[in-house]
Amino acid sequence: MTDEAKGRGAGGARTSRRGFLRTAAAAGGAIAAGAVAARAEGPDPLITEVQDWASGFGDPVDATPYGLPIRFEDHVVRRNVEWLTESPISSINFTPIHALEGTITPQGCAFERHHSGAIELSKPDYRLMVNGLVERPLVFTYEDLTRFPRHVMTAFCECAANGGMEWGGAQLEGCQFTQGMIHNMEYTGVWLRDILNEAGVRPEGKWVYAEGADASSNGRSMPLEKAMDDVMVAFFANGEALRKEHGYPVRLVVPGWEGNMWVKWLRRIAVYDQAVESREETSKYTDLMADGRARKWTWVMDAKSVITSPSPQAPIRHGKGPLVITGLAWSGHGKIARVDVSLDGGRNWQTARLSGDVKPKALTRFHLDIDWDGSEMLLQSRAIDETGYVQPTKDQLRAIRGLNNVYHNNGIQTWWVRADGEVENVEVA
Ligand SMILES: Nc1nc2c(c(=O)[nH]1)N[C@H]1C(S)=C(S)[C@@H](COP(=O)(O)O)O[C@H]1N2
Ligand SMILES: [Mo]
Repeated sequence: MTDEAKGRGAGGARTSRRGFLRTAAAAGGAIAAGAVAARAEGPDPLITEVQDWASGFGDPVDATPYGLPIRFEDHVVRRNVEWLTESPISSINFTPIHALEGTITPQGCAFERHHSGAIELSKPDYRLMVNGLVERPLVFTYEDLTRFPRHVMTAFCECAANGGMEWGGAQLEGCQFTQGMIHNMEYTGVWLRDILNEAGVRPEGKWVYAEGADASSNGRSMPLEKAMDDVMVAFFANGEALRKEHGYPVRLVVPGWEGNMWVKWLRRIAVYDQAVESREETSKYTDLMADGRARKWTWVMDAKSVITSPSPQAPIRHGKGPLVITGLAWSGHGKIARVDVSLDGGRNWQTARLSGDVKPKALTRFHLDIDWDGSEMLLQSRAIDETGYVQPTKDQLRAIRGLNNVYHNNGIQTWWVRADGEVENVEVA
């Protein structure tokens, strides 16, 4: 039994509605092509009998001053893969993308990546120092920062290691684990360029180094052009204060660039004439090539997509007929232009619908509605961004990058959908 099925059973309904629909459909053969509703043969107690929830009162207002998802959804949580890292203090967990819809990731289940744990830093204790090659070294309190003009921007944050376990072949069962080092939030904050202009960047200043207040400091260098372009010093995510684990009270948002650069608990911005070459941009977050040399400064996250449902944690339970295929696509270079879906492992492709607003450097939701004949499928999706870049196959990536690499695996994911609706992570050669 899946977690989802367990959750539903705990609801206390007097009969299993799903089981009932299945029986009714089998008895009456009631599912016509294109129709999803089953016609009941007999009386449905969920309709004909007065249910508990209609015989008394529900919770009063204020029962939960800050609400959590209803208990039937308590399987929709971030998950860790314990063997991946030595300690959960310097580790990562995964967004349950198989169970989410739309594009915005709730903070409460957005993946976390900490190098030395998530720290508790209050607004009164918060300071941001700006120094290095600037006319006026400055220190800002939290309140000072809130007085710069404020902006709103949606952006995806993807760890460069997303999919890193899949370089050698299909590894983990579920898109939560293979592609879940990603979240997409609507941020409110101030432009880094406004802060830098307040301090005054000296002409020799070419690089901006950002570091966090946690023990790891997670320092990263970026060219001045990026810092002056679309980088945000953010306080709010999805309309509320950043959660502790995402950098409360202030984090850097670096649209389209690898998650490691999105410094949390931001404490210092320094301007230099060259890159710092810190640990996070030398021994980590560089890409070891087949010949033993490492690519560095691979900041941008290339276009990628994944089918979130059906997928190993979201098998098909309803049998053949109408099937909604859905997934996410994104590109660090701008907007998603098109997403193609293949049902046969990449031989034939059809174009999916892009649902909702398509925003640059943000997650885009796609849907494809098919009439599933109940036979096996090798599901794939392929993202194409506005620069014309086409998401590569894993083999195309390996041919160029070899197998030593961990980061920047944006290869096409394949899900093998079996006739019984179960789904497995596979690769097609
Ligand atoms: N200060 C600080 N910032 C940090 C990190 C960290 O450990 N400390 N981890 C980085 C990494 S590797 C990633 S992928 C993102 C993850 O952001 P999240 O925890 O909000 O998902 O934060 C980045 N910023
Ligand atoms: Mo990361």
